[in-house]
Amino acid sequence: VAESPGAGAGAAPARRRPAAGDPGTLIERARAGDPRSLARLVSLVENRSPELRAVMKAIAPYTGQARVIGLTGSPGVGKSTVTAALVAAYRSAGQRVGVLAVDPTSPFSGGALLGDRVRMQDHATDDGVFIRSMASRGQLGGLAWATPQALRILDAAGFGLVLIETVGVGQAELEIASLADTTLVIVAPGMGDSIQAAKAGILEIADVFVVNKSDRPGAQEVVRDLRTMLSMGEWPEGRWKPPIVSTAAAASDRAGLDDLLERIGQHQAWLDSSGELAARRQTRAREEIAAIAVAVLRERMGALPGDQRMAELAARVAAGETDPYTAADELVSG
Ligand SMILES: Nc1nc2c(ncn2[C@@H]2O[C@H](COP(=O)(O)OP(=O)(O)OP(=O)(O)O)[C@@H](O)[C@H]2O)c(=O)[nH]1
Ligand SMILES: [Mg+2]
Repeated sequence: VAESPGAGAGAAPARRRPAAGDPGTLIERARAGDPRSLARLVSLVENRSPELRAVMKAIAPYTGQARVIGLTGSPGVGKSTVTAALVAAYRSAGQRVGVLAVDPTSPFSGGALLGDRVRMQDHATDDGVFIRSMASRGQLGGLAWATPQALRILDAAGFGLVLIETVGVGQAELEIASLADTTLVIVAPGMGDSIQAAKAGILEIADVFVVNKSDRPGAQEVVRDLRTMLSMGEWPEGRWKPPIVSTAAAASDRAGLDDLLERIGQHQAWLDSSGELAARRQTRAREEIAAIAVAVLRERMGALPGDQRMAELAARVAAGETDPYTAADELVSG
């Protein structure tokens, strides 16, 4: 079988430039602000490269600095528009900003994500902004596995702020909330969102509610519904009560953006003063460890093509040569 020219060229070791591709060099250059090295490091995550292990070990001391803001909500509510507006605001304040647009519904990059790139084109030539679209469906471990590792890389590369956009479907919004320090739940009028929000338990994950498209009819009703929902919860001293901010992120004046920035800042200050930041980061680390451990176990169990272990054990169990418990122990012990 002839290899396709594309695959052959990419895989040929002779064409690689070892100095530039060496993880240590990549990390050094990424930290010095080189966007290409950074992009290559993030690609190691997407490709599940065996080099990742060494990279993660090397960058661990540089991590833990970035503030992470998650943006979630139904398709089309304006997540990317709000993200772009926030990027512009934080950039003008001198922050380096990373953006991960995670699509949990698509197995491919491109397609639906193209719109995000277009909206982000204002920042395309700015080295202080790094934007990456990631698709996670079908990947071993999915969002839970890849996103935190990409986040780590941006963090280590000196991005003081990382924004993670994901569509609020299925498990994705819960995963984003466990990754982010501050989670923005974005809703918009005319989409039945506030009702949906209550059902999906969004109240639990929102640190700030953003009612976007406030220039559209029905925005006030959405605010009112959210307020009613919040009033039914309990908010003892010391617990953060999510504020509701109205924005029109696509409008030329970006109405409500200053208010949103202020609320995010207040939440960040509360995270610091309450000790909640440390607690959230430990939760994040715990889930990261679990996701990697599960991925490692699955690999051992033959979830990856070409792995013979599972096939051999299955044949022995089927033939009555061993029992499934013993076989499972053999798999897990590695
Ligand atoms: N009227 C109005 N339109 C807006 C506003 N914000 C975003 N839009 C429009 O709504 C559409 C969807 O915006 P996006 O930012 O792509 O929404 P999204 O939530 O990222 O969409 P997906 O990533 O596809 O889920 C675009 O046509 C935007 O121009 C707003 O504040 N007011
Ligand atoms: Mg989007």
